[in-house]
Amino acid sequence: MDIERLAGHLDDARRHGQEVERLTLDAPDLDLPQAYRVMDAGIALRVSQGERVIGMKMGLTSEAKRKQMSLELPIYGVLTDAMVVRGTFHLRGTLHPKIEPEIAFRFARGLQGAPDRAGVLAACTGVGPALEILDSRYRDFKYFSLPDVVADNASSSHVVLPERWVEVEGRNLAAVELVMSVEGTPRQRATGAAISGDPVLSVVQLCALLAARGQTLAAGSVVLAGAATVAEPLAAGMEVGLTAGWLGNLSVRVEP
Ligand code: OOG
Ligand code: MG
Repeated sequence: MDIERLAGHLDDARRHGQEVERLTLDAPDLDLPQAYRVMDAGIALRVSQGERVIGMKMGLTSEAKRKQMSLELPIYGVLTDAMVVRGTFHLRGTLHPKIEPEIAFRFARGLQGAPDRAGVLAACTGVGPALEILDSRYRDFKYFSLPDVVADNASSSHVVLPERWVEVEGRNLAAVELVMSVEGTPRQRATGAAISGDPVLSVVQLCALLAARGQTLAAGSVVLAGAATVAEPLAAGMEVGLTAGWLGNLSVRVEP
């Protein structure tokens, strides 16, 4: 399997805003471990272009998302500084962006091995609401396989991170109510429990996935726990808001 060539193909598609056929059409043998290597090679390309890795995201950690994408297993992806959006998101250069409600974690120290729930909570230095903007490099954004989506960095495109990080100690993230609105009208609603039963468990699972690949979560990382609900398509002129109880609020304006 030519890992570098596949990574370069997807990176070209991303940089030129041009959709491509899913990799498994041409490389039907691409398996999940190889797909993660394509992801790593794609991130190495972005780093060589001047980007910096700032953290990780879990994906497909809610039943709603697994159903929406017809895929069965949680996966992870890598976040870079170039993905961070503040206030306004410009659609130019995107293909078929969608937005979804998330909970973000921050870790001042790194996490090694496979910590349990208590280990993750002890290392966590803040939580907050986040909006993830997905954009697949694949035609029509649907009907792809797990290796396809993993190779494409789990459809990562952009992310609106918390404006304020809140102390998580003694609080229950599973009970937080997340409401994602467009122009103030609620469109998607779920509690934190929709995310892996408890968003903290998404981070536990991320660490296990990383450990299985001989990797660790770097000091200073942010982590998205995975969307609580299905994603909504983005269009110019939209104002998307997220309310998340004691975690706080967030919004982003979408422009052409
Ligand atoms: C894969 C990425 C899933 C999430 O939060 O579940 C994801 C996709 O939906 O294309 O980011
Ligand atoms: Mg997501």
